[in-house]
Amino acid sequence: MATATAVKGNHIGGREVSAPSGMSTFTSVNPANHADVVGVFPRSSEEEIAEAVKAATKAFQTWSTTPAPVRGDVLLRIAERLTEEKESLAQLMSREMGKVLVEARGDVQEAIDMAKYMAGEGRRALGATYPSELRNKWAMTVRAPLGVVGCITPWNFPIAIPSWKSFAAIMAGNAVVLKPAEDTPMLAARFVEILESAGLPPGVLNVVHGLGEEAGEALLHHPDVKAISFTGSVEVGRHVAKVCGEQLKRFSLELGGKNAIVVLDDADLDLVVDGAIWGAFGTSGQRCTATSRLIVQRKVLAPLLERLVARARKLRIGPATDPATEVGAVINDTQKDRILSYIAIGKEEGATLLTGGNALTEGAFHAGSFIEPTIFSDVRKDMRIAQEEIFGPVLSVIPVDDFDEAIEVANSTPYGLSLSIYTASVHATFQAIERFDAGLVYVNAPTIGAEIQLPFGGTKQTGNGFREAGATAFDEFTEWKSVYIDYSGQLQRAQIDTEA
Ligand code: UN1
Repeated sequence: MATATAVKGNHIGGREVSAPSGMSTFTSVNPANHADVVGVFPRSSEEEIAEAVKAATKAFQTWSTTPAPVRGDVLLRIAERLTEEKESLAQLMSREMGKVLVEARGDVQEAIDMAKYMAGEGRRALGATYPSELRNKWAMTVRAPLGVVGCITPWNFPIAIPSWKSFAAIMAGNAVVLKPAEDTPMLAARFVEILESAGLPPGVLNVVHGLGEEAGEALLHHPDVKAISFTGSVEVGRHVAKVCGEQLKRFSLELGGKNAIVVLDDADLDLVVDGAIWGAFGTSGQRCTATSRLIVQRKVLAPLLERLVARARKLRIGPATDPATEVGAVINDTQKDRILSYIAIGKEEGATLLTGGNALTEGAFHAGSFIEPTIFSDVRKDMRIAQEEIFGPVLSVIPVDDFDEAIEVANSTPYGLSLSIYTASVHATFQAIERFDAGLVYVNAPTIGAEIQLPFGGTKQTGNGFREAGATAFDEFTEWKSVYIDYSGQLQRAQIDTEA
């Protein structure tokens, strides 16, 4: 893996546009070693966004009228190209984002899966036919693309999430302006290059780098951007909602989570330990689906905690580029400090710190942002560490007396992304599926690991009702057209000329 610093421009209308001299820039660095600068990128604002929207508007004319199966063929070639680049992207991801290699490969695989799925959508019916109440009249629906859509994506799934959004959008015939997270711009730069090398026409996907408050803001406000698809924090989500609401612009939000595993006293504890460790500390806890609460029936609490703590202490922390590493760095020092402040809050609130709780700063760790896998017990459901999204390797264990209390605690946060139950009981399983207030429900598996063919998203403050992935993703990026065809040769009035 080359460690040279690359200077990159935006990618607009099929080519990389170098930033004019004097333009402000920002850098992307390796979270495990801040001295390793991955790239220098333009700090874009209104002007660059306007240029990208213009290129997208032009590309939309041709792309939207290209037959859907032909658009699907492009997505299939994208799947092939991403497969060829899987290892190089995974290596770059572990360097730029800090995700361990095994997981980085999974992140790219999620994009490959999505490209294959969307390729197939090109040949599936996108609408339905309906009976008309009148003779010699036919009714059907078709989906129409919106035009230029804006996608604002986070750093934690730097290839997968841009693919969820952009593949659905372009399959539906839209053109896209993507503003990727400022922590992972190089991956977005590679992403668009690979897509175009697979035959995606110029201007169908444009990438504009910059900060949320500058480039992101300009994208939100641009009058020719018909919809915004945003994944990020609740705070920014509210802002997106305000700006888009004011303009009556469509917006879809994927925001936080405060996901939980419920452990009943008949659960297989070996399975629970494996699931909780993977769910809480995979991706260093930086998934919106991460398991951040473990709600445990008291009878199994002591043996479970003993095993969990032993396993957490054994996890190997280090740079993601080292294949032996199990828990990589967190994305940057701002996040590190935020996670540490939550650990301090947990202590103040009276939770018991069982393991972890510190940043790692000795030796090589000094160069990056590392935090130990941390487990709190004796957590009460109303504590801040049980309510607020931490986005780091911190697990809060909440003891409960029975099933009903477990469900009530699971549902007691402002979020509703992912909830899980470990039990051997069929009755409890189906009760939980029914009563969990969440968009994703898992049984005997942790809260992470959604597959792309199913809808992805959550209830309450996790979003605004849209779902990404699967065929439901088209709801974000299309308008329905209801079409009536009267071949009776006379005026037939609906609701009036119907037969008794
Ligand atoms: C996210 O954290 O924003 O279900 C997405 C999962 C992954 C996607 C997570 N497939 O954990």
